[in-house]
Amino acid sequence: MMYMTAPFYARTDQLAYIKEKQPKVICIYTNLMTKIEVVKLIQILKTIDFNFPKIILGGPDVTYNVENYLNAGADFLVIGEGEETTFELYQAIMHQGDFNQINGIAFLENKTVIQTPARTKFRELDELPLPNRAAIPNEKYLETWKRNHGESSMTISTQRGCPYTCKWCSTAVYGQSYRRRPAHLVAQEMKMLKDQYNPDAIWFVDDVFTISHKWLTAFHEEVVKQKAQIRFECITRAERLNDEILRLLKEAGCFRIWIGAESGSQKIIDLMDRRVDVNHVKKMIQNTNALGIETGTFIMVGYPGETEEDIAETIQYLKEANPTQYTITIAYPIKGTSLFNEIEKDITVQPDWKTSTDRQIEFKRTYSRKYYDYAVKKVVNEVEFHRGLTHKNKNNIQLLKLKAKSILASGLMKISR
Ligand code: B12
Ligand code: SF4
Repeated sequence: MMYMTAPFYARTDQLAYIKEKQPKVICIYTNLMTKIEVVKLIQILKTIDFNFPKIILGGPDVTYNVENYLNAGADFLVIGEGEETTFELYQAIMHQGDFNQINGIAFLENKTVIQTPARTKFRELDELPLPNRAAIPNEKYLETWKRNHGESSMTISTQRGCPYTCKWCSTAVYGQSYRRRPAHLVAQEMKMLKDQYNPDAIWFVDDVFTISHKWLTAFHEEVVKQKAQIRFECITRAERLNDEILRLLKEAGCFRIWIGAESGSQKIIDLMDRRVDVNHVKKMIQNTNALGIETGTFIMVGYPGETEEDIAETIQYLKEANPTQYTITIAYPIKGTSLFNEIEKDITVQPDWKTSTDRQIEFKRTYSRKYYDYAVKKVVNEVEFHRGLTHKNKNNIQLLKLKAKSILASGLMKISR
């Protein structure tokens, strides 16, 4: 018997539920952000109160942190795609099978790490059944979205792997492949979600939604044919967009596109091995806006090699591109990425793994860490000031405050270099 509990429950309720059910096996997803809580949870669960269940961890963070997670108390790690591996592992735990025969796992034997050969990735994604959504309390999920973001949302995955090589990006689960579900099955899933759960929106969790224009054309055709249109957002790369693709996306229901910009400086884009022209990214954000589709973009500051001039280019870039929303992250090295390998020798602060995230790893950069905290403030205040001026959606006092904060941030950047 398998039970499902989910992160949108309060911890006390979640633990009470597990205590009541006393499962023999508990499976937990982990990424670099959730790790700290996952490690704490393992300590709580591995006690008499819960009858010492076997803990299986999976997700993108386990691949390159095998020893750490096992030493933190996990019994097994599922490395890479999890469907077949988890099923086989569960059977082996329940029926005293031989763990060495299961590909794609890691565990400790006499305090030594045993890692079995990697599992072959699914070739055809239509071999996979649809996720068993009935096993989770969807109303809670939808409610949590609505409460926190004003509208409810559900996710669909249509693609696995990404053939690009951006240096800071982790390919720990799906590798550098490109596999896609047939378009008609994706449209069917959209239609089913629309009819059964009626979420306000769908989030396609694919790495590069418009990577194949052939697939996207078929997707558009199927969505229209099956009357599966539902508002959705997706992530993609600018050079896989053009005006025709934007039109198809809009007709299929797309209301927001996340277009990775990362930096306004071509020098930094090239250092990241992003393989895209900054001007094209800007143009695609502008064209998407013009078509009435919202835009989101991701920005990084503090990438190795970045200077104050590059940050100034990013500010100018954001002003001109004018995405509906943007997120800014201070660049950090995820284990297993080329960026991590490049800067490993320059790490200056490696905080305790269990209680910190990769975002706290410090390494030698052009300027001090503090400088980048102020640089983020500078970017936000300067860009918001510019928006306020051009869109005339802020009064003079608000504008003045933004400008003052921007000037202050510049000053603090200078003294914390
Ligand atoms: C969409 C997405 C987001 C969206 C989520 C939107 C939404 N509505 O859900 C947003 C933008 C919010 C987001 C945010 C972040 N993300 Co993100 N995100 C993704 C992305 C593209 C898809 C995630 C997904 O749903 N995949 C589909 C599922 C099915 O894949 P999966 O989770 O890997 O699951 C498979 C296996 O891992 C395994 N498995 C998974 N869980 C479990 C559990 C058990 C017990 C077992 C046995 C197996 C198992 O089986 C699954 C099927 O084979 C991934 C990259 C990717 N392609 O997966 C990055 C990714 C997960 N994100 C990443 C990061 C770094 C972040 C942020 C920290 C970014 C930031 N700068 O702040 C935040 C963290 C947010 C948080 N608190 O968790 C990294 C994680 C790296 C790492 N080592 O942990 C990834 C891998 C991107 C990358 N390539 O570097 N993200
Ligand atoms: S950042 Fe996006 S395009 Fe680049 S490798 Fe990662 S998933 Fe692919």
